Amino acid sequence: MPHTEFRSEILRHLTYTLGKEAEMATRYDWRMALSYTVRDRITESWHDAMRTSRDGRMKRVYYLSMEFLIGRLLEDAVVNLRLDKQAEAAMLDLGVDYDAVVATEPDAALGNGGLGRLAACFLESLSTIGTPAIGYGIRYEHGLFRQTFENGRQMEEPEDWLSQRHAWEFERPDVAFEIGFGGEVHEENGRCIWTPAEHVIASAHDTPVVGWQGSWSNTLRLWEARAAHAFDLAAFNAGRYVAAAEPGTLARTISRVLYPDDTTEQGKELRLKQEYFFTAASLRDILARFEREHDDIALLPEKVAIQLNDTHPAIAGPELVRLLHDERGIEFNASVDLARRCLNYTNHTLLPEALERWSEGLMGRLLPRHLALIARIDEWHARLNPGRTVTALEHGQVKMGELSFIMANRVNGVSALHTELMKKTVFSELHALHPERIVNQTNGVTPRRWVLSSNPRLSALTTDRIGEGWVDDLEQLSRLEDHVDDPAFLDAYSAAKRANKEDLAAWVKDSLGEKIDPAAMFDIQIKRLHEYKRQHLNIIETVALWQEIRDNPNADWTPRVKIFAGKAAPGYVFAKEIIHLINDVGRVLNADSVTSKFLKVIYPPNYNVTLAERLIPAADLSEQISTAGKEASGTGNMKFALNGALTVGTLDGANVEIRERVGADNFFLFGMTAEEVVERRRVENHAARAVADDPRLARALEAIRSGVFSPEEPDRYHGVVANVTGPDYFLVSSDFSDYWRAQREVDAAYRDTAAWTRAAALNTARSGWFSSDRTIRGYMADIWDIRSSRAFATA
Ligand code: 26V
Repeated sequence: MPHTEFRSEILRHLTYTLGKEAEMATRYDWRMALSYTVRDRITESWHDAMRTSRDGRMKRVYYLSMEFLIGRLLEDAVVNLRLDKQAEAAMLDLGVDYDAVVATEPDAALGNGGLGRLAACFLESLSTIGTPAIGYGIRYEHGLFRQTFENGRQMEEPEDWLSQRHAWEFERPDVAFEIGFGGEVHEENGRCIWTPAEHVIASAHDTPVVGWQGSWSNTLRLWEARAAHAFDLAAFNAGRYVAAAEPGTLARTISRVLYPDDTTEQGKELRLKQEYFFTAASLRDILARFEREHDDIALLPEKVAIQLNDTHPAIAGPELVRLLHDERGIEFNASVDLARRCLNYTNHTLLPEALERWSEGLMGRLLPRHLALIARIDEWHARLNPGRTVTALEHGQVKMGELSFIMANRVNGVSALHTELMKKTVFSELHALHPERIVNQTNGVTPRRWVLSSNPRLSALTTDRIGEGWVDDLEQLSRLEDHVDDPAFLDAYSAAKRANKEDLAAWVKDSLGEKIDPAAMFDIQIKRLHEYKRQHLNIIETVALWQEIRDNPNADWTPRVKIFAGKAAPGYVFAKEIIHLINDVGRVLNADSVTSKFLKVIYPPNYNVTLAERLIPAADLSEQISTAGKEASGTGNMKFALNGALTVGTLDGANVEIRERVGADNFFLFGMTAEEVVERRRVENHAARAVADDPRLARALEAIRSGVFSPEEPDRYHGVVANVTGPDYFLVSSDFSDYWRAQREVDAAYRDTAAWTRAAALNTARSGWFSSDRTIRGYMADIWDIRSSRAFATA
């Protein structure tokens, strides 16, 4: 279709959907008009896909997740529909700056980090593969908070992505369910009846998720909470106007805000309400769809595959049993069996403090029937597995990990190492009872967003050399290996990286006022702030390096820019101190006229998907330095490798598999293994010993401790230093020397430009396995039992 036709569609939406004249239209108006035009192109394939799934009575995947970190949607849709040229030309014709328009879209931050972004990549891959799927979640009014810095300290502001109209969603007032809380359970003719004390309406909002080339689209269905009775007429008539609106306000709090803490489980009532709210609505929707298409409930496991993204929707187990047993009268054992054959659970963390537990008291108050069902599920499980007993209910707590495991057909970890650790640690007893249940599915990322759309230069070069088949068959990138000794290819590869770095440098200058040299190595660590991710290891090494440069400023140092980005949970004091420290160190180093040509520290605020898309293509070095055994997988690590950054990393999560694939020569390994970590913790005073053994570490810590970076408050970092030299649970001190060694190897390697570029190109060529298309095919084969996709719709 010529772009002129596209242009008239944009104008038609501007005029009739937005009611604006072209002369008066703002960038927002143009973006909305363009978005509606693009959305129109998705809608047909979306309807076709749904009709095909319905008519073929196809098995569907239901991905239940508290988080979908989808970011901006316009560019993603434009790229997948291959409308980029048309859209740009049409906007140009209209005298509108396409890039500026795209940049006005708010970044939908309906997630905290890796877990939420994985869910977004999975939906896109499911659509690309053409597997019928629905993602179910919550339509948070406020996503993850907006981060700003005030004198280097993190400040949080509410995020407000819905203050503008959301162009991509369709409200479904006809799809709504009443969700109950509290109340009582009584028996009537041998059947349990739950009479909730309180009701909330879950109402659906659908966003189509289009796959590559637009041939299939799936649905992201997000639930909004509203009051069953929005308005208390009696109160209003009595003149109590605020009180009259109260029911609506209370109900709406359920979908008001995303919990921003992904480390500590606080057992908050509202969080449990959110979990039950979206899980119950989703299950009712799933059953309603099933019952429209099939009349034999025994077919449920053949037609419905439900994936629980972590334990957050774990209440799905008892709720599905309740819907089958209490509401449909199916015998209890048969109900449990049916439910279990539909449900699967993905574990995303081994950190004990993140494993969800609810007190029996709270569960009993909010979900009395479910608490009773959990006890019965435990009995059922114990009967089938006499001898050892593992229960979900224990010591007055409901353990959601155990509940999910017991109620799942398959349980999976997200990298090879993580899955093995799951078997040996958190789930060792349940694994012994059910040795076939745990499987591994190493994470992946969608190449459409994380290469094609975010790195057009590398994409064009790749397509020029090997054709464009790589976009939905990423292992074709291996064909680039034939080119890694061709100087013309290497020149083009490094020119693409250089141009990406220049773009980033220009953006840093514009937005932060700091000048960085695109010839320097761009060394990037971007992720949530956590002690186990060890941003403090990185910044301590930065301080030590700065001290050495100052000692010997005329030596031939390898120039580096250390870039950090990421948010800390608002209540995570230690993580916030690390942010403060990084900013304080940056302030001193960047102003140092002697060292700043060799070493700078940049920390742009408010890390989100859009910023990741800007940073990753410009990276030379990817920091993946978690304490071994703690990072379940990582997915940023994969994005960096694909975009030609070399990794400095530990043997943790998917780093292990990345290194196996890209080759040990193209990866800077350091640090203790997961087993060595466990042993090292048993060494008395391990941190003090490490400090005593490494004068560089001692000196860097002393500078931080004595206030070199915080002269206005010299003891600001006493706590941080006391931690790293004292308990040091995450072994920052013990891994420091080897990290330093690896970083100096990085320096030396970067100076051999040709060899570095070749290693970077090999990272790209050998990372094709990390596509989320491969991951989804793994789930289809090993978990969901789906062998067919759009090509084979069968009755
Ligand atoms: C946990 C909690 C605890 C209760 C309060 C709210 C909340 C919100 C999120 C989480 C999840 C933390 C787990 C997580 O994000 N894991 C990450 O999952 C990625 C995808 O599998 C993986 O790459 C990362 O290594 C892993 O940390």
